Amino acid sequence: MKLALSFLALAAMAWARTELMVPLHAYPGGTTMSVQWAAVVDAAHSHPDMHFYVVINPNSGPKNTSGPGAGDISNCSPTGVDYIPHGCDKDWSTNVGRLNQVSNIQTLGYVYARYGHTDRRSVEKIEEDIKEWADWDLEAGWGSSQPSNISIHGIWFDETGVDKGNETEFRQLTDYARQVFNAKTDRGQFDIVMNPGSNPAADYEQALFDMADAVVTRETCWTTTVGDECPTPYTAYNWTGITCGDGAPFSQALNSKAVVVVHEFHDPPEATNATLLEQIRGTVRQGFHSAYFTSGSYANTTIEPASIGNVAEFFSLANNETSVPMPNPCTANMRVVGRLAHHQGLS
Ligand SMILES: *[C@@H]1O[C@H](CO)[C@@H](O)[C@H](O)[C@H]1NC(C)=O
Ligand SMILES: *[C@@H]1O[C@H](CO)[C@@H](O)[C@H](O)[C@H]1NC(C)=O
Ligand SMILES: *[C@@H]1O[C@H](CO)[C@@H](O)[C@H](O)[C@H]1NC(C)=O
Ligand SMILES: *[C@@H]1O[C@H](CO)[C@@H](O)[C@H](O)[C@H]1NC(C)=O
Ligand SMILES: *[C@@H]1O[C@H](CO)[C@@H](O)[C@H](O)[C@H]1NC(C)=O
Ligand SMILES: *[C@@H]1O[C@H](CO)[C@@H](O)[C@H](O)[C@H]1NC(C)=O
Ligand SMILES: CC(=O)N[C@H]1CO[C@H](CO)[C@@H](O)[C@@H]1O
Repeated sequence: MKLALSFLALAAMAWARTELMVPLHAYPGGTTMSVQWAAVVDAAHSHPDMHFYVVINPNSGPKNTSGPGAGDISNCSPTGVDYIPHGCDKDWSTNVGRLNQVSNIQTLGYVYARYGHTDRRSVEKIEEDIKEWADWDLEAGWGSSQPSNISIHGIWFDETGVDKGNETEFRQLTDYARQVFNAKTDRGQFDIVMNPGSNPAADYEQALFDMADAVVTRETCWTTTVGDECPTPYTAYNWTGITCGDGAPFSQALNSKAVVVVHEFHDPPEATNATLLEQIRGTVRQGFHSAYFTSGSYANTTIEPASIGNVAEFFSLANNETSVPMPNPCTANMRVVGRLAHHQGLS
């Protein structure tokens, strides 16, 4: 039985492709799309073989009325000019509608949980955000008589916590999301991505992966230079160090639902097209669900070498090369035992 399951797991991985998971926490622009958003649309048009999950985030969620946020992120305040009850304003409705016109782009709505923090959000608050995303539909945009289709096709849950103390709340939230979105029926594409930011605990991994379509098991920086994005301590990304329970799931059978996100792909160490391609190849060989590399912070898609255009090109290349992905072998004995125990649990 164990052998049969392992074989199935390997067979599944042999077909896995690694798609793009883009946290596009940037302003959309107005009648003219912003440079950051336009780069994503261009990359999607240039790489129809790649699926782009694109996280939409006006201001830490769909309906934050606390006033304009930092940087490019806007608010969706009812007192704002051109406010739209479901869709923020015409800048957002116009440009989310444009993303939806690209067949290989799938919009995901951002919600955050702050689990494990003192300002942890209540289930009710998070459900309000989920409901709001589900209500984005057809809204007026700039300069067009046609309404803009701003429908959202999944939820990105941020800051979900790593331990099973939160299991009940998150099962409730993910069930709620599938229910209000009429997932997989009216909605077409619908996926739930959970971002604990690092590996969920071994005894929570299976439960968390079961409630999601994808789980971020490593979110970190490439550069070893400390910045706002990755306060110390953190482990700078290098695919060679990714192993079961450390960047990849404890259970290798779950690699096809795992996501890695790498920010600040700049020097040091060397950040070039060559090192980027090497890292993307290594990442694709893990058989992961999706991944993202950026040379900037969350909001940046245009900085070289890890611009969204280059990243899409290199993932496409690596997906084409890798007929049989070869995940890093599990290193520690404890981790291998955990993996077998999981398989036994399944059987
Ligand atoms: C609103 O957005 C700001 C800036 O992004 C953030 O600091 C704040 O926590 C958000 N408030 C709510 C209630 O989501
Ligand atoms: C809006 O676009 C989505 C694809 O992004 C599609 O599934 C849906 O049917 C469209 N809705 C309407 C009302 O046209
Ligand atoms: C990644 O790790 C390998 C060894 O596993 C090492 O040879 C390589 O230099 C590392 N890359 C970076 C950029 O640190
Ligand atoms: C993000 O990109 C924009 C436009 O390319 C640039 O002006 C800005 O400095 C970048 N921000 C960061 C933090 O790199
Ligand atoms: C990096 O690769 C991209 C995509 O192939 C290419 O357009 C760009 O010119 C390359 N940049 C350098 C500095 O070689
Ligand atoms: C990968 O293969 C697809 C489908 O055959 C093709 O459209 C795409 O251009 C290839 N990607 C690269 C980077 O060559
Ligand atoms: C019920 C609850 O909130 N349990 C835990 C959620 O996760 C954090 C850590 O990520 C813990 O601190 C909580 O106790």
